[in-house]
Formats: sequence, structure tokens, C-alpha cells
Amino acid sequence: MAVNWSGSALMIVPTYNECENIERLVTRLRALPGNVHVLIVDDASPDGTGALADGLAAHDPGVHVIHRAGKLGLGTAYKAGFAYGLAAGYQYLCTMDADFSHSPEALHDLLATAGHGYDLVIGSRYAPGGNVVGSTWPRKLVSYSANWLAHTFLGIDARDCTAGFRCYRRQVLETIDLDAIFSSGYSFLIEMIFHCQRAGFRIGETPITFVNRTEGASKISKSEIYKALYTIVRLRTRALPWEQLIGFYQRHRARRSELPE
Ligand SMILES: Nc1nc2c(ncn2[C@@H]2O[C@H](COP(=O)(O)OP(=O)(O)OP(=O)(O)O)[C@@H](O)[C@H]2O)c(=O)[nH]1
Ligand SMILES: [Mg+2]
Repeated sequence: MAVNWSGSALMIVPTYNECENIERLVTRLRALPGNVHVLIVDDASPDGTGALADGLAAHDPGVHVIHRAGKLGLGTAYKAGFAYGLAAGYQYLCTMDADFSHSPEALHDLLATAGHGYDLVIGSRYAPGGNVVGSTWPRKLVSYSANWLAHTFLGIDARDCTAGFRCYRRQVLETIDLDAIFSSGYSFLIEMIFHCQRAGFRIGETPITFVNRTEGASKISKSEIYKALYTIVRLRTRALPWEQLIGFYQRHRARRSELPE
């Protein structure tokens, strides 16, 4: 059964130096049907993104801003956004990048899928029908490798577990112990899916076309890649004993072989 999400969805957009993108992005998000509210979590961007965000919020009660003291990482920015969104009573807490890699208009598909009973919906590059445009081969290799490791060593089913375009039902974020999530950066994305799957939440993927950013600079550093590897090893060894993983992996293979191509 489809649901009406009007006024109950919050899009959380973490920003660090996104002055070329933020105004256009917020304009497109606020033009979507269903009165989707926007929360910008800015980490004192030196390029003035935070001031631009304040200007947008001053003219639109559906736009909110959290300012943090410095660059504290993508994962903690999501956590700050979730805490705000839960306290404010939103039913659907969504996340996306500020750089137009995720199309604002595709949010409709994520919310519609959530309305069909999925607890977490991922805007997925690797679901059938998904696509990546303009990415370099080293970036593709990093993305494929991270996903392969997450599937193989953590038994994660979702095809795209490093995607930042997501929609969580509030029950997910009320259930998962966000304080226990140790990743502060990009690997937060893998860790969240891992905990959602283990908690038994229904995870869906809708295909998206991911377009590599054309404005502003990437914030992914080599250290974020090493931290993602560490996250997989840490989750693997602390949260999953070997015997459990083997059973988990066998069930995961069986489920994937049943998925439509
Ligand atoms: N608040 C906050 N936002 C961040 C931080 N690091 C990255 N971001 C934002 O998180 C989103 C994703 O960062 P990107 O640099 O686009 O990373 P990516 O999309 O994985 O990499 P590219 O494909 O190279 O763009 C963007 O909106 C960034 O501005 C951070 O430390 N704090
Ligand atoms: Mg990006």
C-alpha cells in the first residue's frame, strides 16, 4: 500500500565546501511534490556554504541548518541529522550528497519504495537499471572493491552498500544504537547497512543513475579508504564469529541467487 509522505520526510544533506551546489540543490528539493524538508549539516565550510544555507533557511521554514565547529566527518554529520530529524518527528529520514551525484527528483522512487513496506531504501548504482556516469576507473575500483568486501566478509545483501542516497523509516533509527556506531566518516554507510540487516529490517534498492560531481571537489581521501577496510575487519571480527558468518554467507548466497537479474 502506497503512503502519503507529505510533510513527513526530511532530506539530510551533509556539506563541506559545496558553495557551487547548495542553493541549486535546495531549490530542486523544495520544488519536489510532498513538501520535503531539508536539513543541511555544515562543518564550518571555509567556502561559506554555511552562510548560504542560513540565507536559504531564513526565507523558507522548510529548510533547516546545523552548524558544526569543524570538519567532523560524514558519519557524525548523518548522526547529528538523524538526532534532529527524530526529535522533530519526521517519519522518513533521507540522506544524499550535495554534489548532484544523486538526482533530487529520484527521491520520489525511494519514498515510494519505503511506502511499500521497506525500512531502508537505497538509491542504488548496482541494482538492475542503475548506472554510473562520468566516474574514473580508480573510483569505480574503490567502489566495487568496498562492495565486494562488504558482501563477502559481512554477508551484506544490498548490492550498493556504499551509497549515500538513502531513505530510513524512523523506526530504524530509533532501534539501531547510533551511539554504538564507531565509524565517523564514509564507512558509516557500510556499518549502518550491516546493523540494519542484522536487526532484521527490510532493505530495498531502487536503481539510480549516479553522475560524478561536476562542481566542487571530492572529500574522499586515502585515509577514508583505509578506515573503510578497518571497519569491515572490525565488524567482521567483533560482531560476527566465524561459524555465524559461514551460515550468514550461505543464506546470503541463496537469497541472491533468488533475486531477479
Ligand atoms: N558535514 C560534512 N559533510 C561532509 C564531510 N565530508 C564530506 N561531506 C559531504 O558529504 C557528501 C559526499 O562527499 P563527496 O566528496 O561528494 O564524496 P563522494 O560523493 O563519495 O565522492 P565524489 O564522487 O568524489 O564526489 C558531500 O555533500 C560532501 O560535501 C564532512 O566531514 N562533514
Ligand atoms: Mg560526491
